[in-house]
Amino acid sequence: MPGNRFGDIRWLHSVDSTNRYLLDEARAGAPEGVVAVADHQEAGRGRLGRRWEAPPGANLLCSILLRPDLPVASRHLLSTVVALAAADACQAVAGVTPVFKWPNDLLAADGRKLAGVLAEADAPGRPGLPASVVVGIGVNVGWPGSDADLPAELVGRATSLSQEAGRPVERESLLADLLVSLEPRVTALGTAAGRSAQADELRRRCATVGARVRIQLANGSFDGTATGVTDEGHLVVATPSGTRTVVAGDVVHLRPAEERDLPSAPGGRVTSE
Ligand code: BT5
Repeated sequence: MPGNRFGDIRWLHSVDSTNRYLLDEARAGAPEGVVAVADHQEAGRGRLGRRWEAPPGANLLCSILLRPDLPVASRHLLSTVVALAAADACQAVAGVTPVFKWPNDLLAADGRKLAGVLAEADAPGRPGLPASVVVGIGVNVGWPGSDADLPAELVGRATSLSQEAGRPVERESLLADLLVSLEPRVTALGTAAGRSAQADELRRRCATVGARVRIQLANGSFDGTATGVTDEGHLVVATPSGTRTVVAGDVVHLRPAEERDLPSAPGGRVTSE
């Protein structure tokens, strides 16, 4: 991308995972801004050891190397800015306006998933180099064409830009737009005001805010109403026993019939305020 930090785009034919590839490059000293894209991932990664599915050549599968100069507590915003930039690109290239599900899913208006983000931090950085974070995003562009393309567990849960737009969408244009939108967003993370503005955009576009939610943690789950997103990008949930701030976890948007009494999850990565 001339004129911005994402000048080194490595388009790979096939790789296990673009995140894995770029984490290795980061450990070997690759600078901020390197982008890895793959036509095919043999072992695409979701969060918490889950898989990311995409047939060869159909979707945008890319990872971006960032070397952030921002408070550790605000690291979540690195995923946020990539998700916001991807949403901008979906709008510009396909005329599709995704909504966000916290932490970083992009959904179509009917709640089906269009894209997901996975940020992975480098194990201790090399001496003299700022620590690196690799933010990977998978955007469904050409696949699935319809529910008939999907494995049983994703039927009714996944859609693609071409399905939503009703016409073919180009991966290359989507990537180019994403990187153009991302450049000023990454710069904005360098100041408290800029970070607050990015969090505010997530807050405004996030379908989770205002929803009844179930928060699933490694050690339990609890229900509540999501009331906001902090300036660090964390989710604020009101529960009968008080307000909780969720740093990392899975969120289910609840319909009334799904609600039931659950014990509060102890500890984990939730802090009470
Ligand atoms: C995510 O995880 O949503 C993060 C996905 C990140 C993928 C990118 S691709 C480029 C880069 N390199 C990598 O190796 N990964 C990143 P999570 O929230 O855990 O969602 C995973 C779950 O979504 C799976 O367990 C499935 O239920 C579902 N899923 C898998 N593939 C999907 C798809 N293409 N579209 C919609 N849902 C999918």
